[in-house]
Amino acid sequence: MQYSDSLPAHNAESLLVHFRRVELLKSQATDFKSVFLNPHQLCDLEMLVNRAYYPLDGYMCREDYESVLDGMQLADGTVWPLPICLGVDEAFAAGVEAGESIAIRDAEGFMLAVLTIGDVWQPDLEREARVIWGDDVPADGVNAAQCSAANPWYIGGRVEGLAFPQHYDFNELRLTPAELHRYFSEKGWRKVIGVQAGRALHKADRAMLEEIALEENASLVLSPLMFPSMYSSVDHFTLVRCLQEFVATFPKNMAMLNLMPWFERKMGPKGALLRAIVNKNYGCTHMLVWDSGKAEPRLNVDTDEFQKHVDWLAEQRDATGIVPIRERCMVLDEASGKYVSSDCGSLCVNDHNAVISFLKRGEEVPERMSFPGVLDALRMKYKPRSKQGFCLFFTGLSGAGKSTLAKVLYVKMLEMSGRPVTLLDGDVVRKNLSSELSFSKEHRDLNVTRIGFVASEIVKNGGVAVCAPIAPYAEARREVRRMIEEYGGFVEIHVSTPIEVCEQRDRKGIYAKARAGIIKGLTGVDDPYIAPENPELRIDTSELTPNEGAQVVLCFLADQKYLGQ
Ligand code: PPS
Repeated sequence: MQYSDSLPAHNAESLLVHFRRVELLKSQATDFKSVFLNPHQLCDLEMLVNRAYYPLDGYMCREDYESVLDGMQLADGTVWPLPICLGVDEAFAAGVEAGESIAIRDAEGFMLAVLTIGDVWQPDLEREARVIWGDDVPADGVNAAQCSAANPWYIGGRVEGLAFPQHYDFNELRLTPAELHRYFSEKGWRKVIGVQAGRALHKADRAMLEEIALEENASLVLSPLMFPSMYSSVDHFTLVRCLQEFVATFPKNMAMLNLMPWFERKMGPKGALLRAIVNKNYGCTHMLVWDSGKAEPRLNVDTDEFQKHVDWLAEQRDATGIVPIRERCMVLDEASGKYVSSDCGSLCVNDHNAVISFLKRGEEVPERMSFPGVLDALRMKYKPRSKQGFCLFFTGLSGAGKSTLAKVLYVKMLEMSGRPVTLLDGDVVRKNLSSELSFSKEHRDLNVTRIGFVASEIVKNGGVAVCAPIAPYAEARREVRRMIEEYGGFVEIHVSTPIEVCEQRDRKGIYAKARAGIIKGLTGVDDPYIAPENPELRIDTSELTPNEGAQVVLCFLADQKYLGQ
């Protein structure tokens, strides 16, 4: 590595420097240029600083990078499967040079580390992607490595940590590699299996893990996969709570939970090899290798291929110090009602999707599938529809009848649903939330996604959001659907009243003004309206009274079980 010898040696357990040096670096930092890390990059920095990426003591410089791509090893011969470099944008790369120190900050601007630049270069990302994935580069592959399409330049160099990235959740579950290793020694855990889980685990998983642990005479350390947007998503909290409950079903000396900042890299066998190194650095001796859809989704294509990857990981055992253990096929033994392993060749029963379906339908989950504590944790996210929030999203031309329908439904929801109800009508939003916006495509999309954001917060908290913007463009409507469906139901209602009828009504005189050329860019006249292809409902108010239109929506909600007990 090409780091300056004059820099102070790091404490072996982390790259955090002495507080005296922290003070010095902070006082110098006013002159440093700053990089603000995205959530993925923050995970990588934390794993550098806490030494989960041992022996790396900074971002890879070019020599190590080339050596990793050419031969899967660092320049000094240490096996290492993937580049760990700091991705930056071109403008930033153009303004810095080797030898310079830069400040590494979180999104809020808090300084976490100082990087003394060894190299700045523009990598051949297509080559990098081919080295990682072979010929089968996924669509998002080229830019996946540096965690963002906007960061096509790399910086390498030694890192001095000032602080770990700040976490406000589950702090008692965040042991560093050195702390976890010490914990294992104190407990007398000589063999430990690292299990990274991207979903809640249930009884079949427990039977498998117990069987493996007993066979290997080993304990288990579980950790959830981190999601990039974890703090805006309930998924992270749900997953950790589920795993807490799951771990509590084991005897204390057999399993524990620890959060490591490991995110799903989707980098196939090489990603799994990096995970093996990280597990080793956390003190594990073994690692569970899941089939697809779990810890390394691109690890297998079919079961034969999967076995080849597991064998390949086993061949690296001398280098990584980790024994890979393949996920087992578990089947239900009808006589005992318990899960047992089988050599049927297929993969482990995954009850998770079935469990979620039961919960969403509001039905009892069969006892054989999961644990009461895990189910309680899951119920906080996967409520039956009658308890979920939802959004009624009316879209259509001006004068189509959106606002009238929305008002009727608003009142009906207050009367019937038992949930808090909010009306976000186009005009009202324009006055209060989007008063500075015009009717350009860009501003309309912004207006619509703002409405979507507010509605998603309402739905997240179990309320009903009734929205009625024109929302003329499909992408913005899709984005709103995506935001809301994370938390509850999204009912898109195309108010498809023909333009001739809207124009005839012309309550605001807006069509007359458009025809007279007084206003430009009126939707349906000289601005597009892209009708939804698959809305949940289509209502033409030239054929129905407001009450009849509302009744169509109410019947749909009842049929979909959003109303009632
Ligand atoms: S959008 O496209 O979803 O952002 O529009 P929205 O926020 O719903 O605002 C629509 C209301 O603004 C008035 N208005 C116009 N509509 C469309 N095009 C142009 N150029 C325009 N200028 C003003 C119009 O009265 C809409 O009200 P509604 O309630 O739809 O009749």
